[in-house]
Amino acid sequence: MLLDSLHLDQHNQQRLERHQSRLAPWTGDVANAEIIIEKLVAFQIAIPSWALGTGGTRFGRFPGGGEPRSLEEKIDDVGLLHTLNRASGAISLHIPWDIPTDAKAIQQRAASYGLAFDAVNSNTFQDQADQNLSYKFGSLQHVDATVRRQAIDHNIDVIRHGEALGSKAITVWLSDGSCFPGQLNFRQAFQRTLESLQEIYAALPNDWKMFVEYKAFEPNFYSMTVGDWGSSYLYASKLGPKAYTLVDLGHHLPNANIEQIVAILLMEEKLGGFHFNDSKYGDDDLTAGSIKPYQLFLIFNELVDGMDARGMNHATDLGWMIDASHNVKDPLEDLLQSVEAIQIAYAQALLVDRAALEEAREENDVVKAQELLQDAFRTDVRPLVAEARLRAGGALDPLALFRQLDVRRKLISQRGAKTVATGL
Ligand code: AOS
Ligand code: ZN
Ligand code: ZN
Ligand code: ZN
Repeated sequence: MLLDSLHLDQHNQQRLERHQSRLAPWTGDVANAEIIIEKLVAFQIAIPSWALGTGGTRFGRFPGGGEPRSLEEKIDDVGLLHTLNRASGAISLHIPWDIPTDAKAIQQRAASYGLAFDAVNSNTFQDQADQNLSYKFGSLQHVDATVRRQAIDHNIDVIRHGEALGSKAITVWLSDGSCFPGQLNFRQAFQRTLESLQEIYAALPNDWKMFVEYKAFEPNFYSMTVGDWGSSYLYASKLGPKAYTLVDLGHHLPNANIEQIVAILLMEEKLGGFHFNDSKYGDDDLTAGSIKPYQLFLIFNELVDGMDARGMNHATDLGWMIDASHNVKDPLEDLLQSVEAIQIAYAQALLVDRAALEEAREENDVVKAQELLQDAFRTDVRPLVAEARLRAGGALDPLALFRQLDVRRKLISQRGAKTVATGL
């Protein structure tokens, strides 16, 4: 056992006094501190299976060792994260990188850590070794119906795998598009993609959702067939009530107002969920909250406002997933950082005085409105997040405990120094 309750108890004991003194101001004068803590306890963020190994870039990859070599070991890694922070209670799989050979056994293994399966992801952006036809010129948009058929069948197969594990959603991200002007008939590409998606949609179980993930560019650099929230919204609307838009924070053109996109999609009941990450330039897939924490807060501000307006359950009514991976950090440490950043943004958004904000807006008091938001953003909510972890049975400082227990060194000695996790 890399980490057991004894480790957690010792760690928490050592830090308890300091934690309690930091928490003290909250319990006295913040009316909704208790509610925020309870909401944080309920809030779970899914870990993507592909983030557990070193991501790399197209220029190279520098694996750190001890990476999961199988789906079983990926589940063990997410189980470890969840044991530490009690906020990573789900895993999102990518097929065919994570084909479960024995779904029952995989489900049991996940259940032993208290993990559920979030959205399953299909993959038609790469050619697999055993594949008949190539996706070089697209998948669901392809000019050749037999290629589209292969891609549709793959997506349906992904749904079946997800069903066996208890997933309730499929995320379809398409790299389809074109690299040069003239290459593609935009309208035909849209229609073909829509018709392909309709076939996949028809295969969805009743209680499933389909998330249509958009991306502005890469790997196609002239046009993307699902390139922005507008086109994703169009597909989702035409598909039907089970289809939603998925927002990956890194998939916008520079300086896009993501919080506004989120507000509108939520209002229109078409926001399905998120791929959290952060970026400086494009789809950088950096740690959530590492570059633009204020943006993350503003997104959560819209989420809390919009979800409350519709009476939605914050914890369960949207898909909360991370999509990040890189070359230079320990992937598990990085994921602990991302989860904490998301929790912090969420807690800060819960602090916003909404009645006062609406009042300021009605009075065109721009300064007051800004002050109200920045006051929440500049509040150190880390004691609340730590308290939520403590109550849920996690560690007061997950990252410190991870290092204290020398988890990576132990993983390397168990799995080897030259492991390569499946995925990108
Ligand atoms: C690609 O840019 C997208 O973010 C997808 O979500 C993709 O499936 C994932 O990043 C794994 O490569
Ligand atoms: Zn994504
Ligand atoms: Zn991406
Ligand atoms: Zn990304």
